[in-house]
Amino acid sequence: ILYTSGSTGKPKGMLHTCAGYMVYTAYTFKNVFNYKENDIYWCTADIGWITGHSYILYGPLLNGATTVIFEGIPTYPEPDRFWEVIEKHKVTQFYTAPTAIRSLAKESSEWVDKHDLSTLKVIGSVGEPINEEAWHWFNDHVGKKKCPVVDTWWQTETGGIMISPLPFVTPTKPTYATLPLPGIQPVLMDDKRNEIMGNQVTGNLCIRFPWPGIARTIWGDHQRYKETYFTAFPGKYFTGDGALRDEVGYYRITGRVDDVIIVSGHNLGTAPIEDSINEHPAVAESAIVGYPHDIKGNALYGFVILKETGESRQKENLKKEINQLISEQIGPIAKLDKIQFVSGLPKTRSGKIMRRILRKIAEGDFSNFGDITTLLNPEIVEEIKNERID
Ligand code: 7RM
Repeated sequence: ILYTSGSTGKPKGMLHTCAGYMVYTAYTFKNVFNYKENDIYWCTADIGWITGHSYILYGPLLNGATTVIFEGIPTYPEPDRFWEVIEKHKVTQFYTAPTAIRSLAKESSEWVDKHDLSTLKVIGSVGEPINEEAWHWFNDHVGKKKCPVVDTWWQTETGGIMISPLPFVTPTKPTYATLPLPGIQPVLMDDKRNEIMGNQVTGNLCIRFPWPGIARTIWGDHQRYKETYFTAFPGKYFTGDGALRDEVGYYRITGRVDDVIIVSGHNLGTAPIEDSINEHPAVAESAIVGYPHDIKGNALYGFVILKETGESRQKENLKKEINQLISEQIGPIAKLDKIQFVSGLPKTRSGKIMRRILRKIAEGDFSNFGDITTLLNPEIVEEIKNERID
């Protein structure tokens, strides 16, 4: 039983089975990482995240693989900790998360370039959509353009990887998880529960048939299991994610479908707005949430981390520039009503932003944040609360 991070509500204890979970982690590990005898595989995930369970322990050990176990952070004692470990242990497959890639890409590339990473054969990413900039940095500086980047999409509920390139088989495409693994059939559904056929389309990502690693229930609440995964699109497993299928049938995961805010009747996805803010040279990272607004229904509240802290750059000007960028790239409707500069965002150990907390702060409701003790940085909540823009 593994509890999901609860980024949207009450944690769910996902129940996996012995045989199904083991078959599925063994199969996906071997194929997605192209593991061969004598390879040295390293996944940097937290062991308490499903990624640690499936791809530090079960998948590798079921294959008799050598798996590196690491406890620490990417930037301590210096921002080359990962590259030092890869060089020292002659790592052949390296699996990490976009949040780590982004934090290391902020540093000078000398940190990575000074290490011998020539043993690497395959490099992978998991946990959130990997933006174009991070994908290229990973591919250029870590993989030296010689290692396939496997952008692996899956969930606690799926037990193992569902959509991913197969190294040396599937041509990769930046920001795309590409194709389902053999045995998996994704479908895109529209909001009227119709299957969307053809290519160059977007929709709600569902899976047509069960697979060995699917979680069998939510511990103690089978009804909730049925409602969460099998009710919105009857007969199919609903992932909660949105996806785009391109002209050749490749999938790109666009994020959770409930991360959509309706402003004056327009459905705005938070991910494209965040991507455009992040293009501003002074911005390191951002998160957008909605809050109730008398006229527009909802308005947008942005939490933005700047690259240089303590610098006296004109914050009011920055706000204007950020909204200018959004206006040009998405449209004036997506401009932010409030922008708060923060030194960090509340994140789970797997690097996911806890939007539930940001939503409450934006609404000015400080009554019940739920359990925040599992956050990577619980102290940030107090700071954000204190500097909230009214
Ligand atoms: C493995 C894991 C699941 C959610 C999932 C997505 C997001 C995970 C990717 C991704 C885009 C990816 N389990 N997600 N991998 N989005 N591209 N390669 O993360 O249960 O903790 O989270 O994570 O939204 O539904 S999880």
